[in-house]
Amino acid sequence: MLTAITRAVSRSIVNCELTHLERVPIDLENARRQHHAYEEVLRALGVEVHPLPEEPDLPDSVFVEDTAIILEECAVLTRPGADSRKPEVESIVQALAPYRTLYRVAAPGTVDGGDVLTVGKRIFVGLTRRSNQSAIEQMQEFLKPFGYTVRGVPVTGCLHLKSAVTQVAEKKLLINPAWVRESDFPGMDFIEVDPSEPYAANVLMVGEKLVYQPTYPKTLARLEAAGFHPLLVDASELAKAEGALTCCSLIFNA
Ligand code: CIR
Repeated sequence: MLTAITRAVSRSIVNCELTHLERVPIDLENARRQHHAYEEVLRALGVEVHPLPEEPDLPDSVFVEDTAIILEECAVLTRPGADSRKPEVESIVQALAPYRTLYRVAAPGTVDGGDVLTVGKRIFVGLTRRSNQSAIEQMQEFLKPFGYTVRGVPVTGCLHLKSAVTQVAEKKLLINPAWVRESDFPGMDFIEVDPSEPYAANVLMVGEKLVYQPTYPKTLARLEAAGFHPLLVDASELAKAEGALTCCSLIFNA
């Protein structure tokens, strides 16, 4: 059964890390409403949602995706690139231990789950301020026995690889070609975001279904023209903290 780990929005989210965005006020109640709506969409898709309690002192802890990479055979606990986010991993250890054998990236490696795009047995890791070569080498070591290849991909202009590219079907990616090169994903087909919506490449894939944001209508039209009809959920308040849809859950087969 598909299971999602989520975590309640922290009351300290206003102190979140920001890299490419200006700080603007975040309405905590609205962020929490949107996060509940996100959890409801997951439930509507048949996902069993396990919400973790709020971490009042960890501003970015709602973005659980950054703490782990969950595969069928095992899971890798990350070492997030931002120091303020490193303590987020501890509670995820407890949450994942019943489901998977756990590996853990160690210093000097750093990696955020938002930089990790898994397509079949190929794992692409964004080379960003958050994720480095040491983490890639450690992940390759852990995952080689299971048949995975792990390779770094240059990313410019955005926080994470998955701000620039996500999977929408077995062989198809939604991509912003201004931030990441299509040639780094051999064998894949692409739908490009509308150039006026640079942040539109983050789609959440739940089994074969998609979840998307209504805030990117031109790219949504491109998805629909390609035969995709995602469920929509507004995450615009969380976007002020530089988070998108994939960031708010860890989804896996329990
Ligand atoms: C951060 O800078 O770490 C957070 N404010 C946003 C993290 C978003 N996570 C993601 O895209 N996976």
